[in-house]
Amino acid sequence: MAMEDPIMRRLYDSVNWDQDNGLSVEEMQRGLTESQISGIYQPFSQETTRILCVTLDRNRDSKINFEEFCEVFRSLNGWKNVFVQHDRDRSGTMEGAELHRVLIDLGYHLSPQAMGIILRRYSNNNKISFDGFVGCCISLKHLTDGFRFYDKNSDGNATLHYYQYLHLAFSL
Ligand SMILES: [Ca+2]
Ligand SMILES: [Ca+2]
Ligand SMILES: [Ca+2]
Repeated sequence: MAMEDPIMRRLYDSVNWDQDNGLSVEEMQRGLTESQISGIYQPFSQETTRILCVTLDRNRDSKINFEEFCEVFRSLNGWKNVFVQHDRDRSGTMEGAELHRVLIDLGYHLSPQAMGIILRRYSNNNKISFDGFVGCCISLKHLTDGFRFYDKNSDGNATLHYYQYLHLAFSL
């Protein structure tokens, strides 16, 4: 087994307030905020925290244990690299044109209308912060993968039952 990272262990223990076997979404949000991975002095997005917890809760016990916690940060560091690479003007935020570029690089070819919807949803004054960006990318992947599952011949059209649609929309 790989050696445990003492910095990660200290952070994990410090936010696991009730000292049980895992972190709740609230405890995770505190951990993500204290890590300052977002690069800004404000709470890490609650929605992105929730999305990270849902997608990386590998043993499905609704808590984030230490291994899952480390995986959350590995995943975030990966996103951080993508974010920094595409933040061309080094503003620390993603603007419309930068987001457009990043989504193309990630394989999404969206219409201007779809880009507009995403920007309205995730930006503040046309700027998307790192935590919003992560939430946006994970949600987009979830919805796209889910849609493609039903789009059997990959022509951009899918037939799905109302309940399948609801499951897709609400399972993240
Ligand atoms: Ca806990
Ligand atoms: Ca878990
Ligand atoms: Ca920027």
